[in-house]
Amino acid sequence: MSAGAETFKNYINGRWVGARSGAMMESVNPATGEALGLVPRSGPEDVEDAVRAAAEAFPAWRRTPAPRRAEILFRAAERLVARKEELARLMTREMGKVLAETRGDVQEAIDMSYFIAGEGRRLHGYTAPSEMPQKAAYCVRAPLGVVGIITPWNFPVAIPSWKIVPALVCGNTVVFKPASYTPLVGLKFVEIFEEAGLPPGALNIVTGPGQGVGDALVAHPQVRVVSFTGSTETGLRLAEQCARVGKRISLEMGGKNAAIVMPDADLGLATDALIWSAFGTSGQRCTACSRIIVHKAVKADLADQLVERAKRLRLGDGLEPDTDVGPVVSGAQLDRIHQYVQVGRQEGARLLVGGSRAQEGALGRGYFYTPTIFDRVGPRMRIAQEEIFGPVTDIIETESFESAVTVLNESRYGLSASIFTRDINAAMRAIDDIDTGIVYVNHGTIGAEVHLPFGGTKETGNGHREGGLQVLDVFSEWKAVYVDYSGRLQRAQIDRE
Ligand code: UN1
Repeated sequence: MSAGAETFKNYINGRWVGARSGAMMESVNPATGEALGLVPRSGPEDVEDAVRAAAEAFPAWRRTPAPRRAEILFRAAERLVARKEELARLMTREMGKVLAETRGDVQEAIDMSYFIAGEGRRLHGYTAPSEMPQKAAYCVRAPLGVVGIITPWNFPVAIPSWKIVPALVCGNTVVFKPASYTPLVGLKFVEIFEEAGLPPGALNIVTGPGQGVGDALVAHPQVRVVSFTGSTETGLRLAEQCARVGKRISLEMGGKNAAIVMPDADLGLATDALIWSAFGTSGQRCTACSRIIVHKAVKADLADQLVERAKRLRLGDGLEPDTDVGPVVSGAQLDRIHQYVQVGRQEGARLLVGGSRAQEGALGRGYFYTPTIFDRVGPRMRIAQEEIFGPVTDIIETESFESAVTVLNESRYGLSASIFTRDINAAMRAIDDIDTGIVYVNHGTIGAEVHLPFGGTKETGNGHREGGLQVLDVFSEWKAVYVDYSGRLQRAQIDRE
C-alpha cells in the first residue's frame, strides 16, 4: 500500500467512521495502476453497527410520509446533477470506462432518482368493493425494514441507485456494500444523500470484501431483504442462504446476450450498434452483446464491417477524449478474458481480430485487452455459452429466422436480446418468441431506460425486476386492509343474505 494515500471512512448512523479493526484496503486505477485512496476493510462487526443503526432509524423513517421522504430523494437527484462531472471523473479513474459512459452512469442515477422520487406521491395501492355492505377494502404498500444492498463495479452509481432509491422511498432503511473495486464512488454516492438531508441511519455504507461484509449482511437476522447484482455463482449461493430463513432476495446475475441480424437489416446500423454493445464498457456489462447470430447471406459483409471497426477502436485512459475503450477492471479479469480466448481457439472458433493484451506504451501500466471477434462459433461452444464479461464477441452463422431464434434461446441466461430487420413480421415474431427480459428491435443489446423493468429470465435472475414500477415490489410488502363500519359481525363467505 502506498504511504500517504488519502483515506476514507464508512458512513454509519450519520457519521463517517473507520472499520473497528482499523484495517484498510486500496482502490487502484485500472488504466494506470495509480493508487486512488484507502478505504475501510470492514468486517462483520462493522456490518453489525450498520444494521443496528438502520434498524434504529427504521421506525421514524417508516412513519415519515412518503411524499416527505421523496423530497429528500429529489434533493439527492439535484445534488447528483451538481456533482455529475466530479463523480463521472472519479468513476473513470476507479473502474476505467470512458468519460462519456461514466457520465451516462451518473445520468442513469439522476433519472432513477427523479423517477422514483415521483413515487413518493403515488406508491399506489388500490381499493376494491367488499363482499359486504359498510365495509371498505383496499391495499397499501408497506416497507419491510432493513435492506441489504450489494452491487457490482461496472455501474457503480447507476446500479446502487436502482436499489437504494426505491428502498428508501418505500420507507425501508439501507445498509449498502459497494463492490471492492469501486468503494470510493460508492462512498461519494452516499455523501450525496447526506447532503440531501437523509436522517442518520437511513442509509449506511460499509466497504470491504464479500467475505466478511457481504456474507455478514446477508446472514444478519435483522436484514429483511437483500438486493444483489453480480455473478451467478455468488448470487445463487446468497439465495440459498436466504432461502433457509425465508428471506427475500432480488438477484440480477449473468447474461449471454445475443443479437440476430437478418438479411434485410441495415448493416451499417447493425455494425454501429453491435460495436457499441460488444465493446462499450470494454464488454463489462450484464447486457453486453457477446453473440451475433447472423444470416449466412450477410455474414461475410457484416463480419468485414465489424472487424474494420473493431480495429479502429482506440484503447486508452478513459479520461482522454479520444479514447473509445478503457481498460478492464483488474488483472484477474484480464487473465480470465484471455483464458476464454484460448478456450475459443481450442474449440475451433476462428479469431478475426483481437485476442491479446494491449501493452504498447502507456497501456502497459493498465489492464487493456484488444476488442476481440470470433467467427465460426458453434452455438454450444463454451465461448457461446459462458459469460466472459470482457471485450469478446462471437459470430454465429444461421440459415433462417427460426434457427436464429432457437440459437438465441439456447442459453442458461435471458437478460437482453435484439434483432436487426426491416421486416415488421420478423420483428414482431422475435418479440413473441425470444425468451429474455429485454428485447430490442434495430438497436443493440445495451441501453435500458430506468422507467421500464430491467431484469432477465432463466438463470439471469430469480423473477424480480429492477427499474420500472416493478422494483417497488422488491422493497415493499402488500398489506390488505378491511374496515368494517357496519357495527355488527359480518362473516366473509358465510353471511351472504
Ligand atoms: C449492466 O449491464 O450491468 O442497459 C447494467 C444498459 C444500462 C445498464 C446496464 N442501462 O446497458
